[in-house]
Amino acid sequence: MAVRRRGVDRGLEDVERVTEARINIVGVGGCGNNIVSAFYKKFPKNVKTIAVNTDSAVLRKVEADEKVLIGRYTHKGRGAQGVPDLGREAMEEDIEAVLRALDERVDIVIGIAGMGGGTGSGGLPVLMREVGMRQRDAIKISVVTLPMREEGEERRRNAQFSLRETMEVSDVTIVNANDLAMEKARSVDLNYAFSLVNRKIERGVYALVKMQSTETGPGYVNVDLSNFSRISYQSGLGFIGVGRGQYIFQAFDDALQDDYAKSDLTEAKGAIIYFEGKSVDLRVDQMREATDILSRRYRIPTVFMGVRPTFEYPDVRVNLLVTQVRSQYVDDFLAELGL
Ligand SMILES: Nc1nc2c(ncn2[C@@H]2O[C@H](COP(=O)(O)OP(=O)(O)OP(=O)(O)O)[C@@H](O)[C@H]2O)c(=O)[nH]1
Ligand SMILES: [Mg+2]
Repeated sequence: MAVRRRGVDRGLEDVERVTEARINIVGVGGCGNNIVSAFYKKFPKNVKTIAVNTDSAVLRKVEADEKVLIGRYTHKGRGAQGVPDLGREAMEEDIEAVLRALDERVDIVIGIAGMGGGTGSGGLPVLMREVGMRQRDAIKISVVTLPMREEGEERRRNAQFSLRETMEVSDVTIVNANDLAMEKARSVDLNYAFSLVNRKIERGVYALVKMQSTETGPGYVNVDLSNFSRISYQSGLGFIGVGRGQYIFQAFDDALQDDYAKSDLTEAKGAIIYFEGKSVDLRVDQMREATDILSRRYRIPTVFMGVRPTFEYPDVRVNLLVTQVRSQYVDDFLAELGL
């Protein structure tokens, strides 16, 4: 009997090891490094954060599980000076060191970068392409920002080229236009708009990680990695929104507004809606209705639902991931390339 029970336990351990998603979050360049720093030590052990930069001074100040300086020989730690070709060269030069910093078998790679400069714009597409070749089963999510018009034509054009390349080598690309943050906040303060976008990306990445969490408890409904992979694989533009409110509908509406790409979710490929809050607030009829809105009103064929009862928040949270969405804003941005 004792022997058999040990056998069963061993089996279970194996299953747990397999189902716990390994997630690596890689910030490339100044913007990516800023955002990754905010995550340091806030994630469970299945998540690893990695900061990659050509700029040794920036990298020194960043907080991450691992840091990788790229382009040491070509740029001597002085950055890519706003030139994507230099960023690309630097990433190619040190790609082995970056890939070594990733987990040996990773399920989800989330790459974060600001488009428009040198390191992030040149480096992110190279990284995602290499991850795709070395770790074929990994889902690749790129989360990027677009520069403000005020930053000038050159940055805008760099960003257009890089966004197009990034989308080609990623399963899902989530776009956040710094311009739209400025517009929404009716602010003229560049740094304030940047920080709004950073917070939005942080919330979104936390949501992605939570959706994959294998932590279980009474009433939990998890969304497993296979559900996630199914809606994410080669899915173009994505949307992540996190909303809060006193009731599920308020939180749901708030999540839909949490967008800096003017996304259109109609007829998207798939969605995950993940509810959090006190059990008394997580009413099944309301959760079902919100899920129905995604399938019926937005005509999204595959919708997965997750629930996590928690006393962590005073209100209800709705975390939403939608894949293969459309965005006229992004289409117009890329059309300026005239290709
Ligand atoms: N939202 C947001 N956008 C940022 C932030 N920092 C930079 N950006 C945007 O990202 C673009 C690229 O900037 P960086 O990430 O600093 O550039 P880099 O990739 O380090 O490139 P080089 O410094 O030229 O090698 C900028 O043009 C800004 O539009 C940030 O903290 N938040
Ligand atoms: Mg930089």
